Amino acid sequence: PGPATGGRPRRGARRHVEVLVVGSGFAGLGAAIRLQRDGRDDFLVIERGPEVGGTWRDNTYPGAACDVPSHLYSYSFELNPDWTRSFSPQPEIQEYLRAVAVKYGVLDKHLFDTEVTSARWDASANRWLVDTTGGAFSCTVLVSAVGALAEPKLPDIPGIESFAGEIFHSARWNHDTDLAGKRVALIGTGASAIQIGPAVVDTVAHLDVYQRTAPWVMPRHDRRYPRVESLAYRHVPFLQRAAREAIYWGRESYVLGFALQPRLLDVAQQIARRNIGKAIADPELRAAVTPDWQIGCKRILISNTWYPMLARDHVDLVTDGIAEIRAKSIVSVDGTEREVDAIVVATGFHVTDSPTYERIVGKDGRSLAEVWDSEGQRAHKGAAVAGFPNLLFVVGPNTGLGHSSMVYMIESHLNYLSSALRAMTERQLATFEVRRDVQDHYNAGLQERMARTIWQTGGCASWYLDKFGNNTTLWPGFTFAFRRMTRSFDIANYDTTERSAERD
Ligand code: N01
Repeated sequence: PGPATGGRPRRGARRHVEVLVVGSGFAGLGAAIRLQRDGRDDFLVIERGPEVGGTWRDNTYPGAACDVPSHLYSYSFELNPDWTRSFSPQPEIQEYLRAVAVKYGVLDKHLFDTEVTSARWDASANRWLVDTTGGAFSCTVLVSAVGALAEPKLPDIPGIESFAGEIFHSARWNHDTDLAGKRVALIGTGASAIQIGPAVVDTVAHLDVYQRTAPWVMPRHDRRYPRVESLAYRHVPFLQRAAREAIYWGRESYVLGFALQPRLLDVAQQIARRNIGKAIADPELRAAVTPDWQIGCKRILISNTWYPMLARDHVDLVTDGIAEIRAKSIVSVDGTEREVDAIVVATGFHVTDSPTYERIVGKDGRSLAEVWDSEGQRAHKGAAVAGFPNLLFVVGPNTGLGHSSMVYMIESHLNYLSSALRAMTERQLATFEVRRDVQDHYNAGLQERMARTIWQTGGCASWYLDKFGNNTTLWPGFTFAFRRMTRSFDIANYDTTERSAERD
């Protein structure tokens, strides 16, 4: 972490900045670099953690790695020839982000260990009033770069608070706990759990895996990059960019392939079935891990070690739901009580109901949480919300991906942000607010396309869907279409006020 304290306001004073960015993961750090490159100096990044990195700082569980190829999972302006594997492990990505923050000199624009407690739109002054644990600020434009998978979700299981052993969430791994020789329960079988299980299985004495819904798991084609390959990426001009392009178009062709030929999903499902068959001989266990919903409905997981792990003698797959947690055990619905010393909760995140949204209060006094709770998460182009002037998200609603790199989506939104700020300067704008009819039209079109997708028709319940059954998290199309759509700020879709019209 850099010199993070220079920007704190004096006691009692509210410090004003032109742009205030909340969060410093790939999105917020990228925003800081973009603002700086655009020649802006009057901005600040507020980050609740002790350093940059976001999800890659927080998810330090054993086995954490990215399942998007390394060359694609980096900023386009800062390719990294030194990735050691085709799928980067978490420590390497975190190291990359730290190095980028230093190289681009934006650390002194950060306030670390500082949490935003509220952000209220002040219509009389055309600015956001932002209270934090490190002082009070105001800003002309508020940028939310908090990410969709940042708030750990704990399961609502009776008795969970009475557990006397170690219990922690996958995104809050307790490195002081030694799992060696312990009886461990792993709750959940999502992307986090399938990396954790195989990484701890050789350490623990016994592992109970609590599976509510079986996931589809495809083979993982990971490899270490030989030194010569890294050298080539470093020294042969454009080679890494070419590799990146090839991976990018390979990934986009999934979308085209599945859209034009939905039966390709059946082929994928067969490959996943073979993955099970190769590793698990016991027909009962095979049946238990075979999903009853269509592949693609939830995120497709990749692992070569998950099924072999489940077949190990000291691992039990428990498919009966959890009825209760007691001081030293977990009781499943069929009444079986299993003693455990430690519980790892890999139950995902508050996505559509993040507590962050309660803290952002728009022009009519309603919080983003209230608005989204009543009508579902909606934004224009994933960035702007009617009723919340001068607020832009970097990867807000319907910008998530199941097939490619979020960094690409983030950089698309940084173009949009940059263009919006430029428009404000050029036109001397005090405020911009997306028109409600525009937002409604955009979302109606989006949901119409969504209704035909596997995420909605595949017969599963996933974190992609909100309580109304709408997919408000993913982008339903090609990423280059998103890039084109966000290339420049579509000011005609916004109500604006000019600075000259500002009230004193
Ligand atoms: O969370 P999840 P995650 N009792 O929500 C189960 C990204 N990511 O942290 O399927 C029992 O996917 C739940 O069961 P069910 C990636 O985008 C990427 O694993 O809802 N079980 C499910 O099995 C991913 O999609 C990477 O029935 C309960 C699991 O917990 C996203 O993060 C790695 C339960 C939660 O799965 C989230 O992944 C890790 C309960 N009460 C994460 N509540 C890579 O790039 C929930 N579950 C590799």
